[in-house]
Amino acid sequence: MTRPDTHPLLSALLTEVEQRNPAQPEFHQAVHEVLESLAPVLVERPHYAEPGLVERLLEPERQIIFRVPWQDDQGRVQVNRGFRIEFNSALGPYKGGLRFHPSVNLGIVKFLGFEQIFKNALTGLGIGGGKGGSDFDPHGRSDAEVMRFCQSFMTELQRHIGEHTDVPAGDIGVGGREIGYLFGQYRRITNRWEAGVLTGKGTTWGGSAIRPEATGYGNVLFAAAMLRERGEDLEGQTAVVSGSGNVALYTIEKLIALGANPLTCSDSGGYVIDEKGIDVALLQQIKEVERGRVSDYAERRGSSARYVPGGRVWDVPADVALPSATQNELDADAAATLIQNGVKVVSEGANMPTTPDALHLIQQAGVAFGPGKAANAGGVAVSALEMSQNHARTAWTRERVEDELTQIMNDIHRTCHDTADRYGAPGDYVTGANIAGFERVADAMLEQGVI
Ligand code: NDP
Ligand code: 2IT
Repeated sequence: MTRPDTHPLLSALLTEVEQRNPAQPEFHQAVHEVLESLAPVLVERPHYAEPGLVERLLEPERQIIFRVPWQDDQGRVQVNRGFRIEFNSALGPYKGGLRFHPSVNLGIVKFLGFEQIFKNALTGLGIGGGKGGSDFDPHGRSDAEVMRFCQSFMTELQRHIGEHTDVPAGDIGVGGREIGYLFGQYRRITNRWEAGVLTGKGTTWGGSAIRPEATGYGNVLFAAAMLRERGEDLEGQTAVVSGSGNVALYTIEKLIALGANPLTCSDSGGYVIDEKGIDVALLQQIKEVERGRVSDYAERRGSSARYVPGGRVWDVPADVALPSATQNELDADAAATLIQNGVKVVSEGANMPTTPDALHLIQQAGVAFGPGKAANAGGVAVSALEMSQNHARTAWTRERVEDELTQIMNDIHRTCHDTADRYGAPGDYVTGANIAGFERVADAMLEQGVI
C-alpha cells in the first residue's frame, strides 16, 4: 500500500492546510487522518487527483461566526461566540450537530464539520456536512438561562439555516431541551412550521422515534458487526464506556440488551466502576432527570459501584471499549493498557476520541477498530430519517426506525469492510470509511463542476 505521506499531492495539501488554518490542531488532526487514507485511491483512480478537487474538499463552503449576547439570572450581560461551519453540500443540505461547551472554537467546529462530510456520505441518505456550536457552558445554568441563550443563538442562526439548506441537531451540551428552545425561537421569528429545520425534536412535535437512542445503539450495532467478522458476538462480553451523556447512556442500554456487561461510565470529574454492571435506569434518572454527576450514581448504587475521581475508564479490563465522551480522550498510554488487558474491539461513539498514536497501537495489535465517522453515524442517520418523516408529515413506529437503523449500520459496516479489502487493507475500517466516504463526495463534486 502506498504510504500516505509519500503521496506528493497529499503531503503538500496537508502542509497547506496547516499554514492556512493556524492554531487549529483538531482540524489538522482530522484532515491528516483522512488524507493518510487516500493515497491508494488517488493512485488507483487518478481522476480524483485532478487539480482542485481535494483542495475544494478541505475548504468549508461557508464559515459563520457570530456574537451571542444574553442575560443571566442576575441580570448580567454575558457574551458568547456562535459558530456554524457549512462545510460541504455536494450530497445534500448541510447536516450536523450543535455543540455547547466552553472548549468550542473555530478549529473544533471545523474538525467536527469535516468528519461529518464523510460520516454523512457513508449513511447514503443524501446529507451534506456541517457543524456548529458555541463556547457557552450549560453546566450549572438554570433552564431560564439556557432558554435565553438558545433564543439569542437562534436569532442569528435562523438567517443561515432551513430544511433545504442546513439542518442542525444536538451534540455535546445540546439535547432535547435545547432543541426545543431553538425550534421555538426559529418558529417565532420565521412564522413557519418548518419541522425539518432541526432534528432531535420532541416526538409530539415532529421528532423521530429512537433519535435520542440512535448514536449509542448504532455504535453497539457496529461493534457487534465487527465482532461477527471475527466469529464472536456481544453476549457475555465486558465493556468499558466513557462519558455519561446521550451517547454513553444509550450505548450502555443497548449493550445490556444484547447480553454484554457495561462496567463503567464517566464525566469530566472522574469515572464509576460498577462490578455488577451499570444500572442504566439509575444512571438515566441521575443524568437526564436530575442533571447530576456520575459521583451521585456511585453514592446511590450501593456497594457494587465505586467512584474514582480524576481516573480514566481505560484502566478497567474489558473485552470491548466504547469511547463516548469527547475528542482525544483515549491516548497512547490508555491504548497500551487496553491492549495489555486483552481488548478485542474499540468502537468510537464520540467524534475522534482516539489520538493518532493510540490508533496506531490499536491497529498494530490487531484489535478491531471502528472509526467514529462510521461507528457513530447512527445518530445522524436517524436525523435524516426524521427529516424524511417531516417532509412526508408522518411518524414511523419505534420498530420501523430501529429496523432501518440496524440495516443502515450493517450497510455502513459492510461498505467500510469491503472498501478496505478492495484497497488492500483488510480489516482496516479507518481506511475503508475514509475512502468510501471520500468516493461518494468526490464523485458528486466532480459531476457538479467547479463551485
Ligand atoms: P453529552 O453532552 O450528552 O455528554 C457528553 C459527556 O461527555 C458527558 O458525560 C461529559 O461530562 C463528557 N465530556 C464532555 N466533554 C468532556 C471533556 N472535555 N472531558 C471529559 N469528559 C467530557 O454529549 P453526547 O453524548 O451527545 O456526545 C458525546 C460524544 O459523541 C461527542 O464527541 C459527540 O460529538 C459525539 N456524537 C454525538 C452524537 C449525538 O447524536 N449526540 C452523534 C455522533 C457523535 P461533563 O458533563 O462532565 O462535561
Ligand atoms: O456528530 C454527529 O453526528 C452528531 N452530533 C449528530 C448530527 C445530526 O445531525 O444528527
